[in-house]
Amino acid sequence: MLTVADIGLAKGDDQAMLVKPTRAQAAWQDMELIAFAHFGMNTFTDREWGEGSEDPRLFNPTQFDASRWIHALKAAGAKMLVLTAKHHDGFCLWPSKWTEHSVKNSAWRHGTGDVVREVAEACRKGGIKFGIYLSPWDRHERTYGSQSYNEFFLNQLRELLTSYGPITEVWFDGANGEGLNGRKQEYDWPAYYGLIHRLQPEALIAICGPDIRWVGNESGVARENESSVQPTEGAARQGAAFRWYPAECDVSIRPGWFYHPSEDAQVKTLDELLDIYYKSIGRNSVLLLNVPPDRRGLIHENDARRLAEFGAEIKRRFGRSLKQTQGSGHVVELPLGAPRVIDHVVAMEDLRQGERVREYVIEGLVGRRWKELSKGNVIGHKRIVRFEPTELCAVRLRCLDATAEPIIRRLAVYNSLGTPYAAAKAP
Ligand code: FUL
Repeated sequence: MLTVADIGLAKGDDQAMLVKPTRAQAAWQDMELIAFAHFGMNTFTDREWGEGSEDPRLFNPTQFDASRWIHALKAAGAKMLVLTAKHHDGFCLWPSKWTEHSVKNSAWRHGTGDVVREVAEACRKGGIKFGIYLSPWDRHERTYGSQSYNEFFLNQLRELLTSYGPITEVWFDGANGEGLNGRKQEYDWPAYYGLIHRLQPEALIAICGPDIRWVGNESGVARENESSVQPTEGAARQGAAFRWYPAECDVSIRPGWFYHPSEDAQVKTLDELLDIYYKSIGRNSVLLLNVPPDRRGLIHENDARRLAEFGAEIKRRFGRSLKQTQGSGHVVELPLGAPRVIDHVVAMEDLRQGERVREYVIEGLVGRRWKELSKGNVIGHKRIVRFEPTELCAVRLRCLDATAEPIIRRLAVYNSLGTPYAAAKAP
């Protein structure tokens, strides 16, 4: 996908300058880390994609407790949970009145349970936002592949949007295979979006939607310069060449999206998660980290432990800066007083004014000489720069190109790894 930088737009380009996030998009970006929970029929059949013919009675988590999910996810710092209300197999985690393929015909709590309700409530109680994944592809529903499926889908969407309080994100998957009768479905996107806008105007529509962009891979990694200002395509163009379309990096803490006992020893290591953190949140993107609950209906101990380690390490590295400032203009400088050992610089733009920086360099004052620490195009919400611990007297951000006066919300320095200068220099 092209970015403004690729197209060569620069200073004074009115169109790119005018592109700004909505209030909801800016608030979403501030969350930085959000969680995904793939949970459903596949959890019990040990599959990634169910066929839709599974017996609903198979769904039976024995110790389901959504408040414990939220507790574990919050330890990592997650600010929202997006739940797979329905995956491609069509099995619904809420007792939808439009299908028999749901928790109401499961063995779980003799069919009286509602996973969506309990997760939504646990999110609210835990003070985090709630979002839903509703797969348009449905391998169970008989009407799939005909116009009446669009009605069916709208009915399900309406149930979710009206019964469970505020929905912050609606995640529409791009996978679109064949239904029961071998036919593909023509999705009525404008109708889906229209319903969401009417019933939950603050909700952001992700992936197959206008508000949040899939980063393009499932490994949690953004491009080095991941701009939120993207060329407007096709029908959405209507005069504006650019729109605010921020990237979301989705990745699972395990190899699969759903829980599989055989993957209990393959939970990503702390180093892997940290690497993802730098390459997503540190590159102007939101990280959507999937943690699939197990057959008990709990987050497995291995995952919970890793989440706690991850959250603690992020806090240790970035919880407190040594020094920080804010400012506007083409140079923002942060004097450190005495020389300090620094190993990270974090720069943030004030996104409410748009993404204005188009080319920058971050430098550190080593003795009397400015040394380049990072050079690139996009800062956006956040750019994390990591480097060898170095003794610096000051740090500065120089904007070499911008669509308008850059507004720097934060320029901060850290000595996160706590490595003394001498030790870092030793062989
Ligand atoms: C994909 C789906 O097919 C996977 O099962 C998973 O839900 C992932 C997040 O999106 O398109």
